[in-house]
Amino acid sequence: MTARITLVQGDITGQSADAIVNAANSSLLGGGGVDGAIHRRGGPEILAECRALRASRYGRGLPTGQAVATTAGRLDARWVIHTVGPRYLPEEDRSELLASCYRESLRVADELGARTVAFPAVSAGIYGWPLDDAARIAVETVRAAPTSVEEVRFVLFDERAYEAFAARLR
Ligand code: AR6
Repeated sequence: MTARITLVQGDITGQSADAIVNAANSSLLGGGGVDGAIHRRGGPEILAECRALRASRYGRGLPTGQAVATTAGRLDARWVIHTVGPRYLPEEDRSELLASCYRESLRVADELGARTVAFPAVSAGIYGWPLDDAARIAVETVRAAPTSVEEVRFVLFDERAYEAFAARLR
């Protein structure tokens, strides 16, 4: 099976879903953008679990392209799935790493039994990925990924991002 894809414009921290994906960094200890917003609104429980993951499985940090779940604190979700997108480098094709973020997040979602998963546009903010290309990789990868997740909801912060994803879905 593959997931049905839906699009929403708005703040991902206000979404109700089984799992909300965080565009994190390797440290798993928070940052700006979606990451900052998720920790702010989700509360300290998420960070406490991230610290425990650092202390146990990810002493060197979560590698780029991988994903790991924590609980979702006060968010209207059961889990936050943290994934680390690649920083955009014009001289290097890192699109496989970005695709891996979506595949690995869905793999983790499957392990958890999540049916609805909300994704931001991973790497398309602070990590500098050109929006159209980030949208292309996100949509192509999710369309091709075998998963038991029923709905993948892309939650785009602004109209420009929403339009980039909408164009890829048409
Ligand atoms: N809801 C939905 N989308 C959002 C929100 C929100 N609340 N806030 C921002 N976006 P970014 P990255 C959009 O920068 O590029 C952090 O410091 C944003 O407009 O959050 O993967 C991490 O700790 C953009 O389209 O993530 C890492 O160090 C998209 O989400 C680094 O930033 C992703 O932007 C990760 O950078």
